[in-house]
Amino acid sequence: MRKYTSVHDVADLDQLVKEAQHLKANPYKYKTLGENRTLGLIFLNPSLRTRLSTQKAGQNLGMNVIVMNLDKEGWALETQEGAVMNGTTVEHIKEAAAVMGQYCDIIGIRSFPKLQNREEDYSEELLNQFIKYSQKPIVSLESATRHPLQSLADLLTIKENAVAGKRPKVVLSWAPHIKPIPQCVANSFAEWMGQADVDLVITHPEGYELAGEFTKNATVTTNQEAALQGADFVYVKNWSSYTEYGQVLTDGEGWMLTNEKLKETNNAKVMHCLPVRRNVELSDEILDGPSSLVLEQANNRTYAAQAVLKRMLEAL
Ligand code: AN0
Ligand code: CP
Repeated sequence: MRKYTSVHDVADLDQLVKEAQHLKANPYKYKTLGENRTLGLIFLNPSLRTRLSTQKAGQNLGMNVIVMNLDKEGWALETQEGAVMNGTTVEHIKEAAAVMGQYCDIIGIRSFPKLQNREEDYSEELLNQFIKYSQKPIVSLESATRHPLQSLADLLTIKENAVAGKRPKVVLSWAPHIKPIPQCVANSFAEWMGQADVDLVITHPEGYELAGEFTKNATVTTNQEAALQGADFVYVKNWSSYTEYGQVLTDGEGWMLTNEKLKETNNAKVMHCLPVRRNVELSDEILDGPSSLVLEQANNRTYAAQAVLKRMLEAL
């Protein structure tokens, strides 16, 4: 594998999930695979889970891991082709990515959307420039439109918790938030579930429709109560509007999941990628109760990353 930016980079989804399961049971089995190989993790935004789990995944495979907060510790990056750099940017991505490519065998990069210009964000310019100029295998640690390591961990978590022999009903349920949040996690989750052996229903208030390319295999409704009927998994997530790009259109009153609402479901397990704003996006009673899978999801991030890094190391 040379590139891990979306589900489309995965030729055999089932196999990759199985690989992650195998690594969870045998985390140190391949600890010489990454010997003398360097993993560079580049962050342009904050992170707790992605940073630590991917670092740990690399270390479990015997890699040297270097981490940089490029937004705070690097030179201000220029991405525009042909720019006359007489302003605030100090270094062009052409040199920055090429130099990092010389130091690393595999590079992970996190870069959120700016949520100002939809076309610009959805063109994935920064990620694509990194792929082009670093000339090294690239793992997305959440880009402008997707979060594929999260989605792989989510699929693994669903697989581990699903009742054998039953195709699970999975509901992606929009939740309130106080700030504009990227669509990445929701896009990516919908895209992955669309390829998995599940029935996916997406529910959100009017105006929060995701881009059609991600929701091809989903049923979409603005009726949360109807969506929750018989659900086996409820994936809770806020996102800002795609149609009125980057806007918060409602305070989302009544959309927060509670135990009362869970009564409609098939004793559903509740998921969230974290970080979560308690009692805004998701209630204490759910997060602290028996239906929550949020910590297991976070735990599975290590093995999702390890499965992807293993494949990349094998292809070097
Ligand atoms: C980010 C998002 O939803 O894209 C990162 C989640 C992993 N969340 C926030 O900005 C709160
Ligand atoms: N879920 C997730 O990606 O968390 P971080 O932003 O803390 O990495």
